[in-house]
Amino acid sequence: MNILKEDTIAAISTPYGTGGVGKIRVSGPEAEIIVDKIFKMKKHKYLKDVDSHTVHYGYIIDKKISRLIDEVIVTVMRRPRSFTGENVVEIDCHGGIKPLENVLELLIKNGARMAEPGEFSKRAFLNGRIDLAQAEGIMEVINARTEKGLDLSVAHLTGKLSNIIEGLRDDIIVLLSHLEAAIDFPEDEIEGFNSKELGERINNIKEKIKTLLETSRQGKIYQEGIKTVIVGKPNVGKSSLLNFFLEEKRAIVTEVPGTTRDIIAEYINLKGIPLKIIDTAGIRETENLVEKIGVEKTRDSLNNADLVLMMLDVNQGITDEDLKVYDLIKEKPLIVIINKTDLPNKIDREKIDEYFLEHPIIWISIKEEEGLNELKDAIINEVFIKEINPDNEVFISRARHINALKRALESLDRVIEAYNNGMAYDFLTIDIKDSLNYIGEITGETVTEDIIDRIFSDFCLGK
Ligand SMILES: Nc1nc2c(ncn2[C@@H]2O[C@H](COP(=O)(O)OP(=O)(O)OP(=O)(O)O)[C@@H](O)[C@H]2O)c(=O)[nH]1
Ligand SMILES: [Mg+2]
Repeated sequence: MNILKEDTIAAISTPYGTGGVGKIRVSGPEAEIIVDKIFKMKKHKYLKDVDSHTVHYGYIIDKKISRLIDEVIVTVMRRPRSFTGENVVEIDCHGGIKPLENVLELLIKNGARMAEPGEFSKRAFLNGRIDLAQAEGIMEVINARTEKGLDLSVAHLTGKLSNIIEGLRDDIIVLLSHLEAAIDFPEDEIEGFNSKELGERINNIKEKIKTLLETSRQGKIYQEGIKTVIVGKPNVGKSSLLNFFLEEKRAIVTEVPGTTRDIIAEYINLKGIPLKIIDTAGIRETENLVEKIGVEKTRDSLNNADLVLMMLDVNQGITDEDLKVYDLIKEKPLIVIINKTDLPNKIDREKIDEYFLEHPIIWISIKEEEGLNELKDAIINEVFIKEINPDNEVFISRARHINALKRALESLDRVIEAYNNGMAYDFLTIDIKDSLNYIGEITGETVTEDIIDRIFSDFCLGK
């Protein structure tokens, strides 16, 4: 599918900044030869003479000007037993910006090329060291925000999802080969194939795909967090709630209505679930341009919210404006929060259930810290899907995977439809092959170079 690039790449693999150590990774056919040009070992003369998977102490030296750059540890891992499947040399420098930049520059001067983002992982994929789902798992592990999120990412990284996908592909391949045999030898009884069972077998495969798809909402929650948007009129206490969740004074809180003008988004970990809490500009008609833009942004973020916290203020009561906002969002997962219960109540407790239908209503006072645990429980309740087994090991979470599975499902639906309409077998095989291709996109079995490039360009530099 792809022709491997024959050049040798290098990049700084640790974060930019200062730290105890910083790592530079070099990968490609010339890795050792290039590093040999700038490395002076204590014990040996050349890296190419040392055993694979050994570690060596020495100095990086700009030999042209006899300048000593850093004291380092160098690890050699020869192909194919390396992350990329190529010759890999890793240089552990002191973790400062200057030594790392200088060493990288020297490598480039001596024949290495600066790696593109994700290029090491891409080479690992192209060399068959990992499949696409595993490569994506690497990024998920790096970005994991909760313990559960980490567990799920590691399951992707170690190939647990890939195994399920391979199992699905095998099921479809067997089905396809039986069908093709039945086409080629219409008179013969094909062992293991009974045309009456065809629909049932496809349905079995469909069920497996559906089970996987059902994990996606939960999977996304664990991995990306729940986009939780706080909305309400100015001054009801939205920013105060954000600050309470963060346990710090992140957003400005004042008694002036219209304090928050821009969107503020922060992650919190609520009982193991990552919430991306978004504080917004209070919704009201306004002539102020900045506030107007803020209100527009609020409306936008409501569109992609996974959960809305609609805030009211007992002291301001419920207005037509509140009901208008509610009308926009009532189809979403939503919790109505009534804040400032420490102040005189202008809200009719009887009427409120009528207004807000089946949505949970939680009364709180941020000032007196009342009702806040109840609110946390209500949030967990709202986002947790009970039918999913929380001990499930493999969840899917990526839009790419979800789309591929959905399209595979659609293809299989077409097979069943064609089968029920008494279409010829060779007609059925077209859609079966399609479903196979869609499933194969997940692990990268069947995927175009474009998609591969796009996936790896989202990776970080040096990974
Ligand atoms: N009495 C009382 N005051 C509160 C409570 N929660 C917040 N406040 C006050 O209400 C005022 C507005 O709070 P904010 O958090 O800035 O409200 P907001 O909804 O973000 O306001 P905008 O950004 O202007 O839309 C501040 O003076 C807060 O101290 C509460 O539970 N009780
Ligand atoms: Mg605010």
